[in-house]
Amino acid sequence: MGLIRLCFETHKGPLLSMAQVSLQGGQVTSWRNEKGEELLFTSSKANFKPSKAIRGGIPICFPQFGNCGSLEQHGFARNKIWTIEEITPPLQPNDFNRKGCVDLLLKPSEEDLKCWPHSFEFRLRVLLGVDGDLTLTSRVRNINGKPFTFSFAYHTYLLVSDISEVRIEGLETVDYLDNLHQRERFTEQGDAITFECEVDRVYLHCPNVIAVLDHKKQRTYVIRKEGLPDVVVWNPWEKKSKSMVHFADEEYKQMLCVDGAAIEKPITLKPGEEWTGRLQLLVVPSTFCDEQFDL
Ligand code: TA6
Repeated sequence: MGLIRLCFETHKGPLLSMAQVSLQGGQVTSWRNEKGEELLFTSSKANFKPSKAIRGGIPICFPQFGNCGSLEQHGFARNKIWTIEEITPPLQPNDFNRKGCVDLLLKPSEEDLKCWPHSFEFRLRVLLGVDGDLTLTSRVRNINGKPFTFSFAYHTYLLVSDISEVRIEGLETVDYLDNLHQRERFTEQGDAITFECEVDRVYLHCPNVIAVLDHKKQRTYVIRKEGLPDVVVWNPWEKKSKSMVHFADEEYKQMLCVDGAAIEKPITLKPGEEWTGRLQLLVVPSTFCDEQFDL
């Protein structure tokens, strides 16, 4: 079957930003700014073969985040081939005057229903805005006869110039579950999160706007989320990188995962109910960030 990639661009004057989505996993695999600079990390060892999770971009973790449930790590959605759905009526005002929008659909196969016996429709809209911002809107509808419960994450691999020169603002004093300490609960002490070793945490009930400052590139990723109370922060650092599949040993220096997620309190949908989880990514010059976002 091979991979089908969709490219769509928006024009802002002479400039061009671009996003690319793979039907494999319904996964954004590239997002570039108007200078053509890549903003998402994808491993040089990434495997694009069907039913393999692509190491990079924005994999969708559904219907399970992590490996605490009966399913494979991070669920099956990221290993599935999604279909393109004709552009449905706009979700938000002005949706249509923004070029660069695609709607994808995932429904469970007979095989999926054997391991997760719940009928659902998962609609994913990927929208590239005129400011080069990228918005992912997930809508999961229960078309099952009985309620079901799931957890979720946009497993966002941000491309950074040097992980030791990156800081996250907006998670100060927030509680987190530390996956490196049996999910023990701690409270974030620092005034900003910086990186000097492996980090694998789920921050709980977080503010809906956080920022990732890449000092060297003088750029800031502003992450806005809706319907996603939690934020996963992950960098495998040196040792873990060596044991990971589809990942080169030194690549931990150029990536940081900051995921909008719903993990601590899984979502339960009754028959006919629909859940929406939205993530908007915007890149601004760091100087702009301090003034605009009172983080
Ligand atoms: O997001 C954190 C995490 O759950 C880590 O524990 C690490 O396993 C990472 O996801 C990547 O998972 P993957 O299955 O893509 O190798």
